[in-house]
Amino acid sequence: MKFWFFSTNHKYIGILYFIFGMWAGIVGLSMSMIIRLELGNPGSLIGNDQIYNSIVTSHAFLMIFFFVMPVMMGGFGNYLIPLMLGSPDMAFPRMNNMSFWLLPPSLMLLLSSMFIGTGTGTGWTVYPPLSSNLSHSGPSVDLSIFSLHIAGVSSIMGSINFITTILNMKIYKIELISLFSWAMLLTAILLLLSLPVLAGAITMLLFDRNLNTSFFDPSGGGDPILYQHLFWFFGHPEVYILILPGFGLISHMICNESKKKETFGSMGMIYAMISIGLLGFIVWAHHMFTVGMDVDTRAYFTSATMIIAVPTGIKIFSWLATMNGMKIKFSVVNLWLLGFIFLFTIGGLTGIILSNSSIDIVLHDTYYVVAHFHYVLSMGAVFAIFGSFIYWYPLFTGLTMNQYWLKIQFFLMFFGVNMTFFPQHFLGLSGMPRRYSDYPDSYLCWNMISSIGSLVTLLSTFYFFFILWESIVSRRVLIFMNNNNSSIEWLMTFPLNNHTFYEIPKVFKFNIHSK
Ligand code: HAS
Ligand code: CU
Repeated sequence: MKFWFFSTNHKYIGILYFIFGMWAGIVGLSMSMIIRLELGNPGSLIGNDQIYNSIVTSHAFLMIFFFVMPVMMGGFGNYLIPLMLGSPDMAFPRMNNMSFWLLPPSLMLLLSSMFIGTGTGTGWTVYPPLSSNLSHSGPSVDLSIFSLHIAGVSSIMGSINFITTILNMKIYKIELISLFSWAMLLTAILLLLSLPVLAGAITMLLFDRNLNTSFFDPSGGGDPILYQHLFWFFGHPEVYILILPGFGLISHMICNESKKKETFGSMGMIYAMISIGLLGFIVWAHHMFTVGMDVDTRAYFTSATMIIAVPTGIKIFSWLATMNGMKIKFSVVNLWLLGFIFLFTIGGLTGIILSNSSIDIVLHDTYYVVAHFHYVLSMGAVFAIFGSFIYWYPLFTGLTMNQYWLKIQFFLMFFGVNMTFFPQHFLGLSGMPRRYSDYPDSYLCWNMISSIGSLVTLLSTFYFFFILWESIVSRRVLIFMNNNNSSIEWLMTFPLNNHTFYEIPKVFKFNIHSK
């Protein structure tokens, strides 16, 4: 027990994050199924809209803060970054342990918010005045705020750890560290700069609710729009926090799957990620086009947002260029890679459409937005996670999963998520608003298809857990890896020893790893 609870070993902490993220992901998935059941037919299933709204809120929080972030940064980050840098562990191993152990209490607070009081029916944006004590009296919103505070402390500690580790413990020059390390460095910087703003906003909200301040209350001289600015100054960088580590993972896998020495345009990839990170901080008001901004401000936020398509396009085309000339094979990892590139691009393009302020006035708060962000998240971030988990699974465990089953599982999931979210574009374009539990009969058809799609996705996840379970009980041990990988974590024994490096490794060649 002590072994796990008090562990300061980056590999054990990484695995704890994986287990935690998987558990939270299953809870989040269950909530999405309740949402899709409610929306599978017009009329009411749950019979209480406050409950429906709190499920929508918790679904978003769970998936963002307790699934994607812990798995990508906590899981892959902790496990792989020290190996890729050639360092014995993270810079602050005890703080690493604390980062992890702050998450379970944070999750408990979030879940309690659903059981104590009436639930947080605000959406993950927690906008006042809906979240103020007039519309949400009782302890639920306060519990959600505390949950976010603690998750924020955990992420900030994690970020400090990653930045320090990457800058100080690498054995290569900074321009030569792997693309995943770069992605993690930039993500950590984004977190460090944006999370305190969220913390400020929700603390001000907490004070408005409990201590009679009126930061966001016009009757006391405050302004609810201020909350939106503070929230989205965090919220937009947050969406890149969710996808940048995925970009890093994808670059590694593509490089290896295409049997190339490095990802096409490595330096260009680094500059693209830096630009996405910087631009991410100056586009936040594209989430608030409907608050009544003047036309110049709208023009600015539209143009600034569209510019992000350039570095993102550089990444997409560099991945394609990396694949160029490879022997075409449909290995499991390759399927996830192609799926990621294709579906993330669709999600990105609908984002560009939404960035046009005049179009967004029509589409804001409709299912078009829901379709957009599920393409970049459920099919971008989640595909990156699935692909990476399958790709690095033999390194983590020394075991292999049944590749034939995994292919079937990929197609099932690919079909499921597209069936769930593609129709939501049509619902949005015909005006169906998000965050409502009911709709007019005219939206029935696409909603039903969407709900059936979500069942297919659910089945495919069960299938994945079955494949995972089977590989563990059958102990199909990997004895030989026919893999000319140039990313250094594979140059060690697998499964890895508890301690990879007893002394600082010596590098003889500087071009063996950079991708
Ligand atoms: Fe987004 C809302 C715009 C990327 C996540 N986004 C959201 C929300 C989430 C989210 C969660 O401007 C909802 C938040 C909420 O609860 O309200 N998003 C963009 C743009 C990009 C983008 C321009 N989003 C992401 C990523 C996410 C994410 C990545 C998470 C992983 N998003 C918006 C806007 C809203 C929004 C509006 C607010 C809507 C509203 O009303 O609420 C870009 O980063 C995407 C860049 C990627 C590409 C694809 C590859 C590029 C290529 C290059 C060529 C393409 C060109 C474009 C030159 C563009 C291949 C040509 C244009 C054509 C139309 C063909
Ligand atoms: Cu945004």
